[in-house]
Amino acid sequence: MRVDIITIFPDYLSPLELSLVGRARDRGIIDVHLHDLRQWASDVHRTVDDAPYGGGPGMVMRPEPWWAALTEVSESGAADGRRPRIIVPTPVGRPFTQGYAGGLAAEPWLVFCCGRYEGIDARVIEAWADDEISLGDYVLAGGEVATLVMVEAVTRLLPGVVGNAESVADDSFANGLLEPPVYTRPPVWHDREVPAVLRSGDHGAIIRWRREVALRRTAQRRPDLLAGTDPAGTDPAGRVAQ
Ligand code: JBK
Repeated sequence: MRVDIITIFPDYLSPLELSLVGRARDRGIIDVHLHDLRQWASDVHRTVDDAPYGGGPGMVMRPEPWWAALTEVSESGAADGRRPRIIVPTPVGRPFTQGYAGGLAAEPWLVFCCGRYEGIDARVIEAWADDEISLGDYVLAGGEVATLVMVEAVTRLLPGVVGNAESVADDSFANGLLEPPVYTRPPVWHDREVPAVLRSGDHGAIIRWRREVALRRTAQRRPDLLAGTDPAGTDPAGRVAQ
C-alpha cells in the first residue's frame, strides 16, 4: 500500500518510523511519502492561510497550495493508472471505526490531507476529498495526530504485519465487543487472584467466561456498540455512504 501525507508539519509524522508501522515500511508492506504543503505555496512568504470570508476567528487554509499539492501527488501515481483514496481528518467528519479502517486496508493508495487552523477551504474538500473522517468529539490542533492514528490502525490490518492473524480478529471492535481483561503470572499479586477459570485448563469454560465478561463490559461501558448501529455509516467493506 502507498500512503501520501500532506501537512505543514512533516516532522509531526515521525512516529511512523517507529514500531509496527516502521517495521512494515522497512519490509516494503507500506510505502509512506510525507509532503510539506509549503512546497506548493507560491508567494515569497510561502503562506498557506488567509482570513475567513464572512469573518470570525482564526484562519483558513488557502485553496491554491492544496489544489497544486493534490494535483501533483495524484498525478505521481497516474502512470500506473491508479487513483488515490483521499481522506481529510476533520472534527466535522464521519466517525473513524474499525470497519472503516478495514475498508482502507483494502485500498492500494491513500492520501491524507492534514488541515490546521480552522480548516481547509471548502472547495478543495468538495473537489478532492473522498471521505471526511473524525476520530472523536474533541478538538485537536490539526489533522496530523488523527492521521497517525488512522495509518497505524490500517497498517496493522495489512497481511503479514501482525504475526498472529487471530490477534487481529479478536481485537476489541473487530467482533463488535470490548475485549475481556487479560492476566499473566504470577497467579496471586498483591492479594489479587487471577480468575480460577483461566487457570482451569477447561478451554470451553474459558471461552464462555471471556464471552460473558466481554458482553457485560460492553453493556456497561459501550451500550452503543450493542445497539448495532455503525456510526460511520460504512458498509462491510468500510466504504462510506455519501
Ligand atoms: C479533530 O479527526 N479528528 O477528530 C480531528 C481532525 C482535525 C482536527 C480536530 O480537531 N478532532
